Amino acid sequence: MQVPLSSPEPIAPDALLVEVAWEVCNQVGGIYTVIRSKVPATVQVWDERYCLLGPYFAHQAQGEFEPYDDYQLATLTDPFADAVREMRRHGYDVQLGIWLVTGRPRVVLINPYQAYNRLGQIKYDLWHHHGIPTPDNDDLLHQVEAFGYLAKIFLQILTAQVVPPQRVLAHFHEWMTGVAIPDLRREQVPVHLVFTTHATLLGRYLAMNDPNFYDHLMQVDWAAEARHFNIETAVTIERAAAHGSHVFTTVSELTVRECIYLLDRIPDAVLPNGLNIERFVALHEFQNLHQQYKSKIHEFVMAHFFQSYSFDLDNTLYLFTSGRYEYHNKGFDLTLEALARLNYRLQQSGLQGNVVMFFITKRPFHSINPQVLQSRAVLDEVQATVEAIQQQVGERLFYAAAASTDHRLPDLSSMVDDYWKLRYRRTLQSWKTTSLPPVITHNLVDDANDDILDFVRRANLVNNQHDRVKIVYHPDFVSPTSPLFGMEYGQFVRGCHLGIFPSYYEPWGYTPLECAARGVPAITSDLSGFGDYVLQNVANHEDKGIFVVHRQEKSFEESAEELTEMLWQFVQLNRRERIMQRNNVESSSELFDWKNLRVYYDRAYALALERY
Ligand code: U2F
Ligand code: UDP
Ligand code: G6P
Repeated sequence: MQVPLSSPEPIAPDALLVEVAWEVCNQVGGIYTVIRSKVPATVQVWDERYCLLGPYFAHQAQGEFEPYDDYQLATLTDPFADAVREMRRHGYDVQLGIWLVTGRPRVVLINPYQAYNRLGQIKYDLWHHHGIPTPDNDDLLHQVEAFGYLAKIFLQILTAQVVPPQRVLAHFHEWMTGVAIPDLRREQVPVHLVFTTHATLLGRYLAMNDPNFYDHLMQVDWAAEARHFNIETAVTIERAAAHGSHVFTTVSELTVRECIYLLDRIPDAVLPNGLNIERFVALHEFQNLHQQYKSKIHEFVMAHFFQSYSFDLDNTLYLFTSGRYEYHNKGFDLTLEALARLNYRLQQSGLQGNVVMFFITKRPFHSINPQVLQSRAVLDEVQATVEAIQQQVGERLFYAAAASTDHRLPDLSSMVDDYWKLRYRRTLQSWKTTSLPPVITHNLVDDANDDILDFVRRANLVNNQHDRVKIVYHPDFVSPTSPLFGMEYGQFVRGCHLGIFPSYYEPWGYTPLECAARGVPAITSDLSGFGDYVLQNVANHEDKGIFVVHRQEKSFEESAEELTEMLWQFVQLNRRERIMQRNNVESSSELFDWKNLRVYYDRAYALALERY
């Protein structure tokens, strides 16, 4: 792979870098992962010259932001602290502190609501100067525009403080912060502007609604479509930021095409996404973790399925997909089709073993299905009973062994009190059922119109005992507080065998990359930025456990067959081969370490410093 080597020299030692994002200390989607995971590599080079800027939302900031108190702020001697003090002198509510994540970067957070009394003027100016219209009743747009106005003031003050030849670079992510760009240009604030779009807004909407999105991309009338989807404000902001920046970038070649046709500007650079890869010193360490978390998934599977029927867990593979609920864009439709075909092939083949497929996504629900919860609770009771029996037999056997004259193993059953025998039997009796294990773990608000449920009902992929592919649809993200899994998402990933992400629309797509970083093989597609990057830059990627389904210029049928074949090959691997594949995928993940990918950002910054 031709990953450029990271440069050891400091970049532009006379420049300060402010990175601006809506998701600083505020997790919403994938951009949070970009910003947060990049911090250690960025701080390594920019150090004290680096600062993040984002909106202050008390509830979100509470958990991850530590503000400097007035005394600390007064004693700091750097341009960011100077600018914050100066803003405060003008009466603004602005905080400087530390983001409590690896790398501990400096962060400035500004409360957008303080500018609400000026919204009328801000909106008028956006319209008057830049043709950006804003409706009256959209609170997110109000927050965004108020924050943009305040971010501009911060940069104005910061640039006024710095002494030439020191310069300021400001890197904005997404339209939500990019709204500050047009005015920074109009008012000729001396700041070098980089804007990154992680997806075009119109692209996302069109892909969701047009099955031939890629064929129609070149003919889209952006203004008409923006009106059609009622996203005119955000789209005009995105265009203004793209055109106003000195350097315009995006995250993958796929999004480059969207930028050209939907934003009318060719990006100056592609900045691929990485992760902060932390590898264990000993290779077997992550393999042990797989085993450990797989056991936790076994517990879930026993509770969910064994109430109805059992199967050999040691010969069961855990497959999963995860992400926002975009049935078509995230390729859930293709995944289900391939699973149905895999189920048929497995049934016909005489091959041993089962597959359990998890869909981890987010849908509105009322509650966890009480039957599922109850089953889990009863299994816990079974476990407690077994442990009590174990202890009783253990103690009695020990005495019997010490007192033994014939050295024979006594009848263990006679060592269990009738109380426990009865309790054992009654608990199992109350647990076992003849109904099928449910596909979905929760009661959805709209159960009747759910695409996943619709598919499994039509395909009769409903966890029949004879089905070799079982489905668990968990319409909530996995979390340690969930009574069903009780683990971190990352631990769940480690416990699985394969991640499946054959997206139709995916500007980058972190989920397969996160699998690789944890030593879990993954399937992606050539319509995801990550998959496209792998195809172009990673030789022999299949040997490294990264598989790419071809969806560009392929019919649904062709892609479904290719994915089925991939799954079919995977289920035929034996344990030894899976362990080797996990070793390979884990060792290749270093290619995506920010230490290697940061250089793309550095180049964009160098270009912006030249361009102003
Ligand atoms: C892209 O992922 P995103 O994090 O942008 O994807 P989402 O979490 O779905 O956010 C979609 C957009 O929603 C908007 C904003 C986001 O970019 O325009 N938005 C909003 O309307 N309100 C909010 O409070 C916050 C956001 C991309 F799709 C992935 O493939 C990439 O992996 C990722 C990182 O590059 O960026
Ligand atoms: N994710 C999570 N918990 C879950 C499932 C997913 O935190 O139970 C995270 C996952 O780690 C990833 C993000 O959701 O970082 C999805 O990002 P991706 O780039 O794949 O898609 P996006 O949502 O940005 O379009
Ligand atoms: C890891 C563990 C091994 C275990 C294996 C199971 O490699 O270190 O002890 O046998 O996982 O692999 P599997 O792919 O069958 O879950």
